[in-house]
Amino acid sequence: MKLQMIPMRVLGDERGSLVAVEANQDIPFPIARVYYIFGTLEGVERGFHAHKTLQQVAVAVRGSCTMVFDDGKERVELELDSPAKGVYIGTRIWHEMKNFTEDCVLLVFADQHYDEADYLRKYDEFLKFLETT
Ligand code: T46
Repeated sequence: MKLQMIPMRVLGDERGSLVAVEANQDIPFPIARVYYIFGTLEGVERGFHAHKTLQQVAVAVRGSCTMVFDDGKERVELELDSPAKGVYIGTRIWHEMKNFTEDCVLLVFADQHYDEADYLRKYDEFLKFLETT
């Protein structure tokens, strides 16, 4: 499985750094929702679901975590450890997050509003969805 990395353009000067994220340009979709995950307790693992139609891009703007991607055939792990490094989370990809550092802030851009009906939260349901749609 090939992961699509989304490089964030770091605009820096003597004062420090700034990243601007433009929908349909830096991120390959219109942005409908932004959320961020922080204060994750040691040892906690999150995710464990796939989305039917939602597209997302995730960036660890502070600290780091590991993302696991699973397309039903192969599992790939990626370390998100830089505010300049984003990853595209496509539809129909099971994903998990682990190894959160105490200071990790995981920022996520999504192309749709929150809809629980878009989630496949059971792995066997995910595999069935891949087979039948
Ligand atoms: C994803 C990964 C990367 C809302 O009410 N609105 C929202 O926009 C979101 C994202 C969540 N919620 C509620 C649903 C749950 O009651 O917040 C609670 C925690 O969500 P969840 O258990 O789905 O969190 P994660 O970290 O497992 O997954 C999240 C996103 O939900 C998911 O879409 O792809 O981050």
